[in-house]
Amino acid sequence: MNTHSCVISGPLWLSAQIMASILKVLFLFLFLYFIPIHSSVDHDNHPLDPLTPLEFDQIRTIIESSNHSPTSNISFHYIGLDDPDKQTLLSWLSNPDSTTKPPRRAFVIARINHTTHEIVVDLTTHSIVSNEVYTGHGYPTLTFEEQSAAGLLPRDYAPFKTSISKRGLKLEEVLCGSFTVGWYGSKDRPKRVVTVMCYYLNGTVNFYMRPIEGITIWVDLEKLKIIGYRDRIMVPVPKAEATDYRESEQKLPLGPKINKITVLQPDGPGFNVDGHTIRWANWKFHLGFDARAGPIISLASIYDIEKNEYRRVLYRGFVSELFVPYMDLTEEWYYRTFFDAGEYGLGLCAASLEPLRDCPENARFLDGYVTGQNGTTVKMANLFCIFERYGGDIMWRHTEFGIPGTVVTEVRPEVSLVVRMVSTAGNYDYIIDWEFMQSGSIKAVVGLTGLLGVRAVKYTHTDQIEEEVYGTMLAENTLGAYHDHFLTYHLDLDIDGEINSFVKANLQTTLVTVGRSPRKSYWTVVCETAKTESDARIRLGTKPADLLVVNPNKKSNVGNPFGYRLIHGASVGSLLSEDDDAQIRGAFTNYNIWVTPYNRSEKWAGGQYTDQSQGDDTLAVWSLRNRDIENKDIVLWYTLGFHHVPCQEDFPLMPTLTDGFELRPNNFFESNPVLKVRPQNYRSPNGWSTISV
Ligand SMILES: *[C@@H]1O[C@H](CO)[C@@H](O)[C@H](O)[C@H]1NC(C)=O
Ligand SMILES: *[C@@H]1O[C@H](CO)[C@@H](O)[C@H](O)[C@H]1NC(C)=O
Ligand SMILES: *[C@@H]1O[C@H](CO)[C@@H](O)[C@H](O)[C@H]1NC(C)=O
Ligand SMILES: *[C@@H]1O[C@H](CO)[C@@H](O)[C@H](O)[C@H]1NC(C)=O
Ligand SMILES: *[C@@H]1O[C@H](CO)[C@@H](O)[C@H](O)[C@H]1NC(C)=O
Ligand SMILES: [Cu+2]
Repeated sequence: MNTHSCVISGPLWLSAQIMASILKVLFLFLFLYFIPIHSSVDHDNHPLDPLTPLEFDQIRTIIESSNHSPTSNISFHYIGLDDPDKQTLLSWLSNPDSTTKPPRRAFVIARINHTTHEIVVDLTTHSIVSNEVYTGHGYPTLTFEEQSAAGLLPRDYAPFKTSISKRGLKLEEVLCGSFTVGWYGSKDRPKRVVTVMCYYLNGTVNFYMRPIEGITIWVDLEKLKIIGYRDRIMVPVPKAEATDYRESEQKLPLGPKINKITVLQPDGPGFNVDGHTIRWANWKFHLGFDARAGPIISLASIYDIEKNEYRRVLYRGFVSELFVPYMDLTEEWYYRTFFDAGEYGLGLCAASLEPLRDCPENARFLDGYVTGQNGTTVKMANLFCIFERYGGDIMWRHTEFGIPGTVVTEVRPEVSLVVRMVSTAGNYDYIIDWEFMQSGSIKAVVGLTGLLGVRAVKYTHTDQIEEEVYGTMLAENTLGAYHDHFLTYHLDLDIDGEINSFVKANLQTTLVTVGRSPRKSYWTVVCETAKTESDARIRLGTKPADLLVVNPNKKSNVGNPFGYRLIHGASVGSLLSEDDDAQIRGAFTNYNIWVTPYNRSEKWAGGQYTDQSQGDDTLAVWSLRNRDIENKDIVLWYTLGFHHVPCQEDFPLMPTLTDGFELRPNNFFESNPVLKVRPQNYRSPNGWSTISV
């Protein structure tokens, strides 16, 4: 949960990096040799497909050759699909004809000669459509390369070497990582800087439990130079005994044994992957990938057996931002208010999934690609896994005891489809799942695991604590800092078409007038359709309501508008004051729910540039325009959150903690859409129930 830099620099990282570079150079050689650089783009791709390695090469070549001077310093901070205009895409999809196919374009954020450029590249015409210098507040996503280069600087910095030897530590056991610094009200244009924090390896892989506390190192990312250094306090490095989480390092006794469990599909997986389009049971959707957002679910439609057609549900869904503010005010910690998507990139930080451990035996894996700072392709193997989930749950059932002389039991097991990616932002691992249910629900679930961000303190017992410590004592010399995790989802629902409305179906307690009924009270449903953006800002947990996105123009046979309901998770919102600079930057968490009219450029709830942002481009600011949202193409934004008060069980590695939400059909189907699901279980001759999917 404590999330930070994806990249840690030090001896270990260095050797891994050298190996990786050698492999990448080899890969590049083979690649350039076999694929002519100017071979044309694959015109069969879906307009929403992520950029391919070949396209990344074309983009780099086009941009580099347009900046003729070889002395221009270019670093690529983001390269992704410039997703087509929605109407253009929808009309092409309804009539796929090559002349109206949306242009294939890439959106690039690059630093050229120390300024931020936004470049749109057309991959069909091989040209630059626009190249604009961005002069507003905030900086782009950090690159891995600059994070690791910044992390290597302390090793050659004399004051740091002195600090390390003063502590009796060995320089070769020190690892450092880069941390974004936030913004604290200054109106000046700040330099692009990070702080570098260091840890002590000393024979473990869990170095996060051994922070070298008390030192703050400020690095100018443009010059890659240390511009500030302070060694404030000496605190012991926690011993962090038995905190290595590797199986090979566990000392006896081990935990109890359980028998082997597998999920087998004798006939193979039941879903079909065609390019990036996935079809399973009654679902069809496109799975994209973005360096910033990670997985992007688009064009999710469900087949309605009664209407004999696919019906649109979700045009686009993704995690727009992940805000992780810490509550520790000490000098080395106060600025830790991370925006993991915008500052580090959820996709960039994706981990390779381990077959059989990250995903079950029946999973299928897909690779993805990002680019490095110099624009060359980096392959991410086993980026996604997709699998059919059967966990012994019940989709529906009934036992009828009421008919004399007979008992009727009818049951259907729950089988769903899961798409999974894991983003490891430094110490923290986020398991990002999208689950498609045959009943028409889409569930988004996030699991938090990995390593806490801990602060070293002089104390070894809570009895000794003299001042406010902003955290929980987890082990000797080790404090787990209080913090939050807020995930803001962008959910562009298109319920049977783009034109939708947002309805709060309030459950209202009503007192009964004397004589009307023997009852004194009841609740009833009072629907409110949100007319403008301000009507749709909701802090959950204050008032019971069903939150619906409906198509007011399409009604069921009995007259209810087709809709989908958001069943939210825990009602958790930010506890910071709205005038706190960190909260101004994270103002999209002021409410759990927002609805905006569709606008292609409003994707990132914390703004396009979150590193050192000043909060002038957030969802909260866009929403101030208070635009009309009734009977319009609308986007629902939902923030789920965790207030994390660490406890000892989270140490030295946290068991997964989950939350999520469900988008569930609401008067969308004429009746239960899974009544006619074919039962798959049977009783085999040996008496065991078996499922074959
Ligand atoms: C880009 O960077 C990678 C990794 O640092 C390196 O292996 C590769 O050679 C570089 N490519 C170019 C064209 O400079
Ligand atoms: C970058 O700076 C160099 C050296 O001053 C100059 O030759 C080059 O044109 C500049 N490039 C851009 C894109 O401004
Ligand atoms: C480009 O970067 C190199 C190395 O960091 C530096 O020496 C050079 O001055 C930079 N050029 C420009 C135009 O900024
Ligand atoms: C490093 O590890 C050695 C051997 O386990 C141990 O004796 C020493 O105390 C450790 N040093 C620190 C600072 O944790
Ligand atoms: C779309 O959103 C951006 C950012 O909020 C805004 O500048 C632009 O005017 C909006 N476009 C329309 C058509 O409303
Ligand atoms: Cu946490």
